[in-house]
Amino acid sequence: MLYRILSVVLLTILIYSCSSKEEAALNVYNWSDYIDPAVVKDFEDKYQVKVIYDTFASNEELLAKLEGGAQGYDVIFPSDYMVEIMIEEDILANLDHTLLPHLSSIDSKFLNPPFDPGSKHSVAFTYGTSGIGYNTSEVAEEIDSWGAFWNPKYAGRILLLDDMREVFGLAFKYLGYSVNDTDPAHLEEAKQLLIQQKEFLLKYESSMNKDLLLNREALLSHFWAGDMYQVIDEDSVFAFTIPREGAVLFTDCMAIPKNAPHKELAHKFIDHILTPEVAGKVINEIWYAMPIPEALQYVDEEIRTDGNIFPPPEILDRCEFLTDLGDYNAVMDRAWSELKLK
Ligand code: SPD
Repeated sequence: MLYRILSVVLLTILIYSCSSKEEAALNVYNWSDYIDPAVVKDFEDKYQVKVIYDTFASNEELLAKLEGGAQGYDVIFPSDYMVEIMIEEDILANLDHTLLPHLSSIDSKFLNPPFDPGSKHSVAFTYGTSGIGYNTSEVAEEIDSWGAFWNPKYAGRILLLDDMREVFGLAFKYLGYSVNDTDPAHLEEAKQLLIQQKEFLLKYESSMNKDLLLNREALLSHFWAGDMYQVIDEDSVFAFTIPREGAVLFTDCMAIPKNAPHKELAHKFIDHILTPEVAGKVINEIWYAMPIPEALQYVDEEIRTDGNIFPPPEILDRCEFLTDLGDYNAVMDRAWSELKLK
């Protein structure tokens, strides 16, 4: 009898400890190379939890995953226009600002964005632009235009992001249109231009760009500034430029899906990232700007003074945020598929 009671007690303890271990996990879904692992480790130690980390390569991949019914994510990192789409689709939880004391660290310009007025569902994580990264030892000229992607000299060694809005965005900018243009004739013009470009394209790629540049397979890559600076940090032969025609400007955000299993812990994680000293470490690791002025005292001088990472007004003026295109998204999706199939 005693033996039986003891086994029941032991089994209960085992089940309880397993389930509480399960509760003490936070599932984060982010872009790759977009956090300082030490900051995640500090969070795990501080709250005695395990952070399970998964990555995606485009906003559309993130959306498809959540629309496909993915259940377990607690913190996700959509960009501006994708936050707008996710709010519209009722995917995001309301944030509890009382659980985010460091919201006050965010530059007020980022607290009331048009895609999420009042930061009700998302908080700004980083901002920056796309542009062109290139190998200065083999590309002798100074690159300052998207036109470089149509230069036959670089045929077969050019990467464009595998990202519909970014690719049409660059073609629109090159043609002198807005990145949010919704004129079907302009979309056709951009598509034809991009079809011509395929002759010089190595591939559409958003994940392996760093390796392909560093191993010299690619000479030029359409890339986001911070990622390109991670490459430059490894090999100073590379450079980055924001083309004179302008580029896509983005704010990447942190948000909590409505079906997140650990919402309170998710708020704690977001608040941890917003702490100025933590944000400073993140910036030093990922080479992206964060809108947290007090973090700058912890940021390396070469990063905080670089105009491609913290773009000054004259660069920002020629760049544009992507916005949700609503029903026109389906038209662009079709043009994107046609382009990819050519
Ligand atoms: N490695 C992190 C890349 C994050 C890029 N932000 C995406 C902006 C999309 N318009």
